[in-house]
Amino acid sequence: MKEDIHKPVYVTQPSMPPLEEFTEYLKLIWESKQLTNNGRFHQELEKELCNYLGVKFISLFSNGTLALITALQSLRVTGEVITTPFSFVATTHALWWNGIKPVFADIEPEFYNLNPDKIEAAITPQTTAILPVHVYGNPCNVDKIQKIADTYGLKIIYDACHAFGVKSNNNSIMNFGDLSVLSFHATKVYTTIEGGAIVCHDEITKKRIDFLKNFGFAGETTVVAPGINAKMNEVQAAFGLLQLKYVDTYIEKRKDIARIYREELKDVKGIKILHDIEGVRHNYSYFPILVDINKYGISRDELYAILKKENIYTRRYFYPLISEFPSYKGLSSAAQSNLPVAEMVAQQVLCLPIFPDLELNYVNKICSLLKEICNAK
Ligand code: T4K
Repeated sequence: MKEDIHKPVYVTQPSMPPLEEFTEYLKLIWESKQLTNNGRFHQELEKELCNYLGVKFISLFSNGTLALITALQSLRVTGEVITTPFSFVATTHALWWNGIKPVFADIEPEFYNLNPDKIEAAITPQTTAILPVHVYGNPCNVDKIQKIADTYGLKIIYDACHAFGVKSNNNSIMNFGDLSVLSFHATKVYTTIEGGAIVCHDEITKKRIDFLKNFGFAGETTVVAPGINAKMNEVQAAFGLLQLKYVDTYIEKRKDIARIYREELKDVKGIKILHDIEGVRHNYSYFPILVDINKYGISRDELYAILKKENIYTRRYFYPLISEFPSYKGLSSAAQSNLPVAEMVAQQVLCLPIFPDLELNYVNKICSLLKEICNAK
């Protein structure tokens, strides 16, 4: 069985729309000579994404990290922000780039999102906002977090970089909190090659964000703030318009893969899988498992290495924790004793390959391999 897996299987791979369809967009860009700065496709994509996601306002960005940095700027967030250590480093880096002190609070053990019950104890007079992440696209406990924010007068910016298209009771998860930030990186469910966006709920905020991503320009000669250059260009926007036509099919294919993993792995001892949440439209952006060495027989890292030898490139998203990186390790909230659940999950988590073009027989082979390894111990 092992010999069957020859070609490398990555944790993810973008699906490419038909090239001829993209060439049609490129021809129009060539003719217009409008390459960036709020061109035709940029405007079209903002409209279409609002419709698709079911949100009022969206501002496109060149990537998710600049969108996060700008989101914090747009709400004038300062001082301290409570956030999760279990995310991609860009979440906390965005605070650093704004001169804001990150305060880490632990995650909950079910879906690995910021634990609302740990937020209050982390609030100080300097706290101005909460920056939770919908990790793997699973919604945070938005109601509890909102209640805390309302009580203490804090802003909420959701890092929704994994949560494209996710809905809770038919309502976009982007409609919660003050702002939500998306990433459209090549490794995401929906991609514009590099790219990102901020979702907001009113026109004034949208305007401010648009100024900030364009150097602060509010007109030809008016600069209202020290903005940055974080604009999405026309080629990215055109790619995004094309991807949008296919994204529902992509999500369906991901769902089929998740279904196989769940079915095949549900009885493997020492492997924990996440389940779907009732009322949530999931996007199946990642397929994380937790590997318990005591029950599975080998550690997560040993499993990672064995799979790698078999040309299966899983990823340890998110290990190490952000709080373990030298830039943040010195913070008192980064102490391991403050983050026991995050520590445990980071030690055990492994993201299995999931992407629309992954052949189902490969998924079955990966499952067989995981079972074989366990049975051999
Ligand atoms: N917040 C959160 C919660 C995030 O997860 C991210 C990004 C951000 C903020 C920041 O958003 P951006 O500024 O990136 O828009 C990847 C991505 O670079 C990063 O976007 C993503 N999160 C993070 C979770 O994963 P790496 O270093 O793991 O990527 P890489 O290059 O190793 O790619 C993984 C696999 O994907 C490769 O083994 C092969 C495949 N791949 C990758 C690329 C780039 C392709 O097949 N084609 C490609 O073009 O970080």
